[in-house]
Amino acid sequence: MSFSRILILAICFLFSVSTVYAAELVKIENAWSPEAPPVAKVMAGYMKISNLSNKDIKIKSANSNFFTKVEIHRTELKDGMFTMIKQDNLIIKAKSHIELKQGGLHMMLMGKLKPMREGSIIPVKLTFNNNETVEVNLKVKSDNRPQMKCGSGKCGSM
Ligand SMILES: [Cu+2]
Repeated sequence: MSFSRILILAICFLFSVSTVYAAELVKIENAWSPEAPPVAKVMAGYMKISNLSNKDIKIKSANSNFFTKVEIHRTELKDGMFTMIKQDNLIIKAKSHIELKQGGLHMMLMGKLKPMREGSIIPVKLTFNNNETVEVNLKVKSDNRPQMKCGSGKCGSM
């Protein structure tokens, strides 16, 4: 094998490693947040989280320097109303993945501390039950699908 081929392989290896975040056993893809009106204090976060290990893991907590509180919610239809239920210790099964997306599981970013618009990056840190932490950058994108309408604890479509 020529030296240049080895070099190319080494570079490919580096790239493939960089898509797997700090913790090698957790992979996060397509992390984004729909752009919200400037007055909105709450934003949503979506992403795919894969557990590459052969043990179940749990999301213990999430936080961001840009928001006072970050939670994982599940939207459920109850008595004709959409309600959001906070998910503590959300399990991601071994060799499996979950998807945070509109209308289901989602990340809730509450108490916005700085203005954010399309193209902004929201850093979020996820802590798992094995005390591994993964840093995720959510990209703010405009989205013309119906946005959440959150009032006094009750929210519309998410
Ligand atoms: Cu929510």
